[in-house]
Amino acid sequence: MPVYNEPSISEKIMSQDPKRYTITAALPYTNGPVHIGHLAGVYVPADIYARFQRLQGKDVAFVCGSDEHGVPITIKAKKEGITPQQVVDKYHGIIKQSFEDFGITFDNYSRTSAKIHHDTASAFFKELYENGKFIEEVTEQLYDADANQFLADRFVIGTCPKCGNEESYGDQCENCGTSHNATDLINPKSAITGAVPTLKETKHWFLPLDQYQSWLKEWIVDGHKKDWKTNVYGQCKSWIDDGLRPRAVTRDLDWGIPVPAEGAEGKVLYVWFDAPIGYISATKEWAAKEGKDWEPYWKDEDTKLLHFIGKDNIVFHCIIFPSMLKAEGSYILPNNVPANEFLNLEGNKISTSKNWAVWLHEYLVDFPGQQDVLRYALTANAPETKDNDFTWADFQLRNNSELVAIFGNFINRVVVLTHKYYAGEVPQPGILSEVDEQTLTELKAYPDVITSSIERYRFREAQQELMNVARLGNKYLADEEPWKTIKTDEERTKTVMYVALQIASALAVLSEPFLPFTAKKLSGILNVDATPATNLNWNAVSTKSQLLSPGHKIAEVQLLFSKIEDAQVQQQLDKLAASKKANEIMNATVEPQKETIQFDDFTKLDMRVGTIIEAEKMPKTKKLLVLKVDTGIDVRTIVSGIAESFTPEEVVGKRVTVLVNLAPRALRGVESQGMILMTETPEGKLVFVNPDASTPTSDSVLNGATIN
Ligand code: B3M
Ligand code: ZN
Repeated sequence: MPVYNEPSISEKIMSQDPKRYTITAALPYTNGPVHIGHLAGVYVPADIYARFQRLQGKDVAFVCGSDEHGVPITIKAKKEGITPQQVVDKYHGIIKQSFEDFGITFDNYSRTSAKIHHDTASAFFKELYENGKFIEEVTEQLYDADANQFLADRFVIGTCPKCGNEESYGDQCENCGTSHNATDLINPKSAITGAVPTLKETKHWFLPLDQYQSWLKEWIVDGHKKDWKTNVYGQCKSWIDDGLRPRAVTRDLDWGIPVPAEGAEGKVLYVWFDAPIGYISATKEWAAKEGKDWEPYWKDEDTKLLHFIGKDNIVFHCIIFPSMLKAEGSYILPNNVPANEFLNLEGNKISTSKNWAVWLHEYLVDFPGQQDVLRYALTANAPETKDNDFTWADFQLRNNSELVAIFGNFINRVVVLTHKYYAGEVPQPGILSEVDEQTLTELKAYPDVITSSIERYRFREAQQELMNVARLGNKYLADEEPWKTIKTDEERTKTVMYVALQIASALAVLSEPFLPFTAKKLSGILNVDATPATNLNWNAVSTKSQLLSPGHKIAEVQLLFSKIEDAQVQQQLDKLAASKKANEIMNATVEPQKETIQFDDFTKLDMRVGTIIEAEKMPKTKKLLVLKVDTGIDVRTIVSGIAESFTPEEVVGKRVTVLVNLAPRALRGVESQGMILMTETPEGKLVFVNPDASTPTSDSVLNGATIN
């Protein structure tokens, strides 16, 4: 048998690798439980990465915690009639449990209401304050006189100056991702009372981001073009190109960390100032428990700092937090910020308020013990380069035709046959055939292939390669057919089973970052200890000539995966349908009545019955049809915005109601001389106000053609 002693690519990559890894995952807001979007976007990729580095024997600090300040928490407390502290206490527990249940291996899951965090964030601010890194300025801020309170961040809703979204928050627009100041919003409204805010003077501390502009350009635009994901790089570049402005880091709120500055009574740190410092406090808390020094994890250049986040957090992690770290001066900067796009659910945006989500704690009730199936489906479909859709049909397919049919099936055959033929003992192989050699050579290549994908944050690709290992095993068994050779060639069968067992044990190692529960079960079945410290580790798969020695006894068979039935999928779809229904009932709002008009106003309208005699689409538009209408008085041109509901052919010959004395208006260079009256059916379908309809009202009002 060949002996592989050369260092593998993984070993070579590792030799140039940093001394340690500080891996952070976005601190979830503690105003609700976590759902599949969180898991797919942030926590599963971060966990795969952290597990992978640990498997390489690396020194890893993987930290996270609950983000317990900020306006969303206060809003939730107001809604539920409890205190903000009660809100965060409730959800901190639920969130922490969900992460544990799904095998997210944080070294520390802290919370920003912890004393260590208050102290750390406060000291950080103070350091910058005392070194003159802030601008102190009295400015006019939005104020809700009814609520007697300044309106920061999510307390204000208005139109985004960049994209026109009418529901943008004061600090960030969820539609286009732009981060702005509350005073930038057009038509701002208080989220507390709905009142139009006034402006009132107040003093705040600003981080002068403009002063970091050229440094940021050099660091990101020039320095990280190649290694940062295009979605992340693109967002950063556009902010930097747009020009950065000073950003307030304090707020007039009563929930948060008090500002440690003179004349700052009643003010707290902006949540996005304190939250990222939460990564540092979580590291400190962990180090203290472990008897380690936290500082190298944040200050030694030989540490690789990585932030796993969702795309809406890019500006905070790539521009603002690094500027804070730079201002402080003694910290390292992130090496990479592998942000993901968003995961949708069954074609719609995941929404906590609309209950359009798959909640992790509910999933576990419906699919007990099947954490790896969700981890697998989410990684297979991860929104790495664009928004992606989670569907229950895909989830079922991934389980039944990949996990069960490929991975599970291979392991099951190997284990069952080993018991049947050799009473559970790894057989002594004979001389390896060419196919055997080639299969083992292929197997040895996988650790490097998977490593290379993970190191480039391509977790979908990495997981696919893992499944290719199981495919390799399945194909090998199908081609070599030990169940047939057992009758004719016992020696050959032993060799085949020996090779298949090597593949099975490689799977126990390589699957750990992705399918940790399965990897553990598989290690149990094979009776091995697949950890960095043993002979069965990541590098061993590439370098060792054998992973399982002849004579080794494996344990009893267990099923790794089980089929997901149609009824289970239907149950989930029914749940979502119920949410949709509940939303429709809640949102069935009717437009408020417009201002009262006088009869005289009404009689000014000259409405006639007309016939559409020609129709064509207005070039280069989606919505407009250019119509020729015979009104009885004349034939005139009317431009109508109905092209999305009607084709030109459909409307020619239709009798319609026309407002003929509407002032002419040019639309795309065509003068429109009147208006065709339209209305909507209860189902929301656009229809003509039909002069020939037989209901008495429309007859009596409209058949007379004029209402003068
Ligand atoms: N809590 C936003 C979010 O959950 C925020 C992340 C903080 S990371 C320092 O999307
Ligand atoms: Zn916007």
